[in-house]
Amino acid sequence: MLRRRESLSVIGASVASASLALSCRQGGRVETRENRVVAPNPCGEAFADPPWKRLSSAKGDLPVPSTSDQQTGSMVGDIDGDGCLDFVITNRRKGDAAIWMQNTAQGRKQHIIDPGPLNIEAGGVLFDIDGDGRLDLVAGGDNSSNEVWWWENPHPDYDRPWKRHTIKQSDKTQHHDLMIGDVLGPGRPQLVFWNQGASALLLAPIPENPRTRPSPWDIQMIYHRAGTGHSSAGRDARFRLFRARIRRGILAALDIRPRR
Ligand SMILES: [Ca+2]
Ligand SMILES: [Ca+2]
Repeated sequence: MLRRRESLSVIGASVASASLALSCRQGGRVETRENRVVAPNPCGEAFADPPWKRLSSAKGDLPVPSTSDQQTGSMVGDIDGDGCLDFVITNRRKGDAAIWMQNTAQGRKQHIIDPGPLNIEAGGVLFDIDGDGRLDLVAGGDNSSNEVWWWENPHPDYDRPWKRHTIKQSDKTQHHDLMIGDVLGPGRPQLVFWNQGASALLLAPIPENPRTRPSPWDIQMIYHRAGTGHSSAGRDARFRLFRARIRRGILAALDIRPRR
């Protein structure tokens, strides 16, 4: 829940969105951008005053993304490690497949992650896959692709595209809702994602040396939706373990509901 006197920004794309505080240093200081809070409503909550301000590339507040008209995902994280949150926009059909907007004191600066062509499904996650201290990008293909990828953060050379690695390259297409956590723990984190074409929730442990390891990763199914929509996952030992750890808060935000 958003606490009082906490500023929040929402990044919107045509299909997906993300939200996080995006305050940034301006002229060597941190911009706080606190909203004044008015009297609580009957539910005990309070609304910000003045209302949120919408910043749009259409008005010149942000660079126009060099993607297509089907932007599919938006992810927020400190990609360059300067303490200011940046964001990523992914895409399909045409244009750059993924770009990121660097949060600078002079405004947003656009960089290309992958020039494509690549059809990226809605969803995605930023996580330090190779353990070098810099956030990398993970996303999957849409209904035209059976692949899932991660992109290697090229810090500090942001003028070149990121190197793309393959996580999955087999079986069914379309991959939505990716998350990373040590759900089997304790150990190295795992990637968990929904594969619409297979009606399955898949888990892939992050391998040792992911930059040099041969692709794809080892993937295991931890849930499969039966044809009627009633799953058999509750009888699967691995899935019960997974759900138990979710209840303990290790991966509390994962949406395990199958898409219909
Ligand atoms: Ca940053
Ligand atoms: Ca990294």
